[in-house]
Amino acid sequence: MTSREKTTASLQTPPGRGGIALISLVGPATVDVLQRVFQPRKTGANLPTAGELQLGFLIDGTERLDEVIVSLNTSSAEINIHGGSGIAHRAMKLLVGCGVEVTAPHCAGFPKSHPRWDNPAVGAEMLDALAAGRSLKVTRSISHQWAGGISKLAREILDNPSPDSSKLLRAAADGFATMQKLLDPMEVVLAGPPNAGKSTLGNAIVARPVSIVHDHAGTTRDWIRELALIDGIPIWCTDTAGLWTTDHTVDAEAVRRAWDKIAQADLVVLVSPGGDIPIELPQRICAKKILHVETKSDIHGGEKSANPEAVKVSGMTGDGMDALGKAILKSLELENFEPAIPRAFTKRQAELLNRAAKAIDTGDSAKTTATLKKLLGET
Ligand SMILES: Nc1nc2c(ncn2[C@@H]2O[C@H](COP(=O)(O)OP(=O)(O)OP(=O)(O)O)[C@@H](O)[C@H]2O)c(=O)[nH]1
Ligand SMILES: [Mg+2]
Repeated sequence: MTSREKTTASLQTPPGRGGIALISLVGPATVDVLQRVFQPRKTGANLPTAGELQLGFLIDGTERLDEVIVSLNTSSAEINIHGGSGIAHRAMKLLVGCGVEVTAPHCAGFPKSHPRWDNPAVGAEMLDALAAGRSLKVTRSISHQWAGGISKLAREILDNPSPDSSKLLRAAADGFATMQKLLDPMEVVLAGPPNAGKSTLGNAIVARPVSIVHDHAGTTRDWIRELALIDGIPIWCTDTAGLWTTDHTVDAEAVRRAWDKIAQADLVVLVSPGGDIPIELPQRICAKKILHVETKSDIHGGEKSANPEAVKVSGMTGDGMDALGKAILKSLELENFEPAIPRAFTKRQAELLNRAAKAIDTGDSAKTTATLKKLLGET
């Protein structure tokens, strides 16, 4: 048997506790192996045909290891077992006993030539990227690219190129910049003087009481980073220690760490109660994008604001949180995100879309066709 002909199994789901886990089995011995380890629940039933799911048991000789659901295509299968490392370990051991080699998770679960994909390259990338999607909006935007989005656009241009085609391809390629911000969320850091209401605001943004809130100035020392969803857009929100000058070793270290986080931020939300902010803070942060926010609007709301541009919020009552969310997304250029448009979600897609656009502009139809087919994985 050459290495190309090996049959391999991989645990596609992360090890650990869980309701279900998924094993993918790929290679020429798939059917033989399944016949040994899978017993359909219905007496006398055969293995499932392509596109069918079948309930049954994972068996080791006469012992039933688990109740499973199996799908099968000519040379690959998915075995849905119950979660938990115990069952997953037994199931993989069983497959190894059948001569199957264990590998790292198969790329996208199936070989790229799997008959399920009519555009195999985008399909495979989709399954990889979906694992990184942190919100429904993000996963919708990724999965849209397979049946619609960039795949549909490429197909339409292959069938019927128009003068607008290169513009549409470039717009889809440019969308990759936005997609990167969603797959690797932006870092938003809450900074400001002690007791300004940063932790209260951070808790309101992430919708969980992750930071301790107290009227003692200097409550937060270690920074706290949590994922927040603002209108379905994931961002990292970091609450930091108040910025002040102190000789106390631990407090000084907390302030130093806060400055570290500020240096790494994509956006600094500069928090002050009622706009009362030490003048040097914005100057020290000047290399960064800053969003000025005045907190405690429930008690300072009536006062004249030091900064008319600042967003007024109360982390305590929730007033102004919608406006703050919109302002954060606007600062990160992520406002009005529309999931269902053609948008590259991998570097490969963006490069091929741009290459196809260039080929159209130079009138090279053979290169246009070859590039778009490559995008879809059809060459
Ligand atoms: N009325 C009112 N009080 C608030 C608001 N936000 C915070 N506070 C109060 O202000 C005090 C300080 O709040 P924190 O959120 O801990 O402030 P902080 O900026 O994180 O403080 P340090 O971690 O010490 O730098 C607490 O007593 C809060 O209850 C608000 O929007 N309205
Ligand atoms: Mg705090």
